[in-house]
Amino acid sequence: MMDEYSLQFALARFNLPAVHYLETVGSTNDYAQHLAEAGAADGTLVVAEEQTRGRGRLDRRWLTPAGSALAFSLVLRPSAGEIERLGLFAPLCGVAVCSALRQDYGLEAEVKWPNDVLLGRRKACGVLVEAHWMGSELQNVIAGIGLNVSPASVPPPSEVLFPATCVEDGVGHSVEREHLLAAVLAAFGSWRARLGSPVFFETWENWLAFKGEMVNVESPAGLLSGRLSGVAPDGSLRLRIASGSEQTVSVVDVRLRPVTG
Ligand code: BT5
Repeated sequence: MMDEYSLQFALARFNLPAVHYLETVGSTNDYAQHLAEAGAADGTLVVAEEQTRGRGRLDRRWLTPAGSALAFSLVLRPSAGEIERLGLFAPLCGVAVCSALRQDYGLEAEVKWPNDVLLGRRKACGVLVEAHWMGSELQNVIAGIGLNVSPASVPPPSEVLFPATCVEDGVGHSVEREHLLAAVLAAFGSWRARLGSPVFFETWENWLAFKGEMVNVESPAGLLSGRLSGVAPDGSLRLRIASGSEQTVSVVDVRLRPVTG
């Protein structure tokens, strides 16, 4: 059972500026943003047992039933170098979760571009990174991660756009959420230090779901079909389309789907 004490204990080695443990909250991203506006330092962490208004991208909902998942947000104050690679923070979260699930739990986790994490081709984790600006000046970034841990966290099929799963279904036994969170934070720190480096892109690409396969990408510009070939240095997706030429798709409103049948 995760509680405030076990959480603080599991995270002690990270020397985070603050850890806020909440029984219930609307959205950890919103809570973290309030803390950021009040001056919270880089690395301030908000963890909730339950979210009542968890958010996905584009006003979609993210469901976090009490006690079954990890829902957390980090306040980030990017350095000048990181600001140039802001678009890579969301993939960074995906790569960090994947890395923790692979290294610490032996799971063949994959990143569904741009940043969902799949287990057995089902979504186990979603990422919502929000940058807050004052005019042209970046104030802070909030990195929010929702990770399904026990089966109770997995929404019914009618509630999801893409098949869902959880970590415990992958490993076949129960998982201590605070230890999983510690593994993700360790991976986040280590990949953040290499954000945008060749090994970052190599790893992201190695763990990319549907690589070499035909996918459909729905974007505001229309439906694009092609063979998924990898990621470009700005984080956009590379697709080889029917004519044989390569097209890139940037991270705006996109939905990626494998071509079935
Ligand atoms: C995401 O959006 O996947 C980003 C989710 C980010 C959630 C974290 S939790 C901590 C922090 N605080 C927040 O308020 N948010 C962040 P998107 O790609 O738009 O996917 C949303 C879609 O995923 C929904 O429309 C559903 O179809 C599906 N979904 C909702 N809850 C799910 C769950 N628990 N597991 C799998 N799929 C889910």
